[in-house]
Amino acid sequence: MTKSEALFERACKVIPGGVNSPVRAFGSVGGTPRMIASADGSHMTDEDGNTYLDFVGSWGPMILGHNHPAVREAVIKACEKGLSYGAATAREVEMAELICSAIPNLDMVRMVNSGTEAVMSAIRAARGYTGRDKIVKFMGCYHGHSDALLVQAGSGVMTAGIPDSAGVPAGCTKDTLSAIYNDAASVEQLFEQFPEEIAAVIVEPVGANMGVVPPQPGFLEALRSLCTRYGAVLIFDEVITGFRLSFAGAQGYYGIDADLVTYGKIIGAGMPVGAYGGRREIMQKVAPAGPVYQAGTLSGNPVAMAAGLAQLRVLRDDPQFYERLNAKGDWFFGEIRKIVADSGVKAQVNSCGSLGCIFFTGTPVHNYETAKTSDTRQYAAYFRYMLAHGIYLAPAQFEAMFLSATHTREELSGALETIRGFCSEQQA
Ligand code: KE4
Repeated sequence: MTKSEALFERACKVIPGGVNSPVRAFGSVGGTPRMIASADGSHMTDEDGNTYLDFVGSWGPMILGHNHPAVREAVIKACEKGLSYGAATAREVEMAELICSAIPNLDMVRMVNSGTEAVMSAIRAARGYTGRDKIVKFMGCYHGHSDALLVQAGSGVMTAGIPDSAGVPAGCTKDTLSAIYNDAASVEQLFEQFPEEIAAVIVEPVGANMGVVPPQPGFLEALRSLCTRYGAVLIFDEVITGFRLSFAGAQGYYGIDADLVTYGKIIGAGMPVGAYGGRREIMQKVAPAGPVYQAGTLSGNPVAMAAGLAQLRVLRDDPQFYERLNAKGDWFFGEIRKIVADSGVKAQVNSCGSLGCIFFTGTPVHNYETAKTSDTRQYAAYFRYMLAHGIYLAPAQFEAMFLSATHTREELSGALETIRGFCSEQQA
């Protein structure tokens, strides 16, 4: 028995499914989750000493690679001054100023402790600002696990094939309307049906929780125009795309101004941090400035702020960072496309900058329904093959590969050869 197997056996006795987040359980790919002991740069090492080239990067935060010196030193230094005060600090002012400086239409921001909390709070702010109850989300998009958003969600919900979570009262989702990603007409129909009842449309500007599904030309622009026309709040859920596609996230990358935006992952650099923010007239509704209540014991935690500030400052102060990272992604996922095409394996490779994934289907994937045509058994075989060759992928088809600044061309070329090997085996 390996150390990971022994630890997972123990975990299953005291943690539901043996994990603290479902997608980690290897449920859809088989085998025992690797118990990770350490990580550095582009690699992670498990309790049995096996080292893997990591394409999960903690699901997005590790854009600079694991254990970046600037982040590590900032955290150690912050810890020496105490872990949490439950009071205002200079560092959270610096953090808010830095985030607001990144995006022109981001006037104010509130720190929270996760992406789920950021989205839940942004929805509440939009409802408080508009006085309306209904929200529109897209099938296959995942916005964390707050009740109202567990409707045809992506990520672990989609992987587990749970249409909607148990334990969510109908009353919590009765105002949640589902639309089709990349189909603005499906949103317009909802606005025509409920012209004065929709508080917000929330969208992942690049779908990354049904696998990677970029917006088709005009889709985000149409959402912007519909929300403006009907007086609804456009919320970009940038928990994944924020500070990933550009320093101004998807708003900067696509040139679209959302009314509210949510963040997580990268802004915490691996520490538990989320944030939501946007136009002043909306954010001024949030307590204690306004009547929309939201709070958190560890919100703006000084150690977490130190980690996030250190990472964001590295990203801000390197003018070519995103050009390099996105070019690396374009090259890498472009090479995978060539390998797949040459091999004859029925697969689609979707990507956007440093985000990408392989869907094992002959159908181009542009929304939830087409993503679901993917052969998840073949994905499981792909995952196990890559893991056996020292490459750690998301243990689920409906997730993304995340490249970091530390993935070298040589490492990526090695990964490409492994993918070539898998495709050859599939066709043998
Ligand atoms: P967290 O509460 O997990 O910090 O963030 C929720 C969330 C919100 N919005 C988007 C677009 C997200 O991708 C997420 C969380 N992402 C998943 C990965 N697909 C987290 C991994 C997990 O659930 O273990």
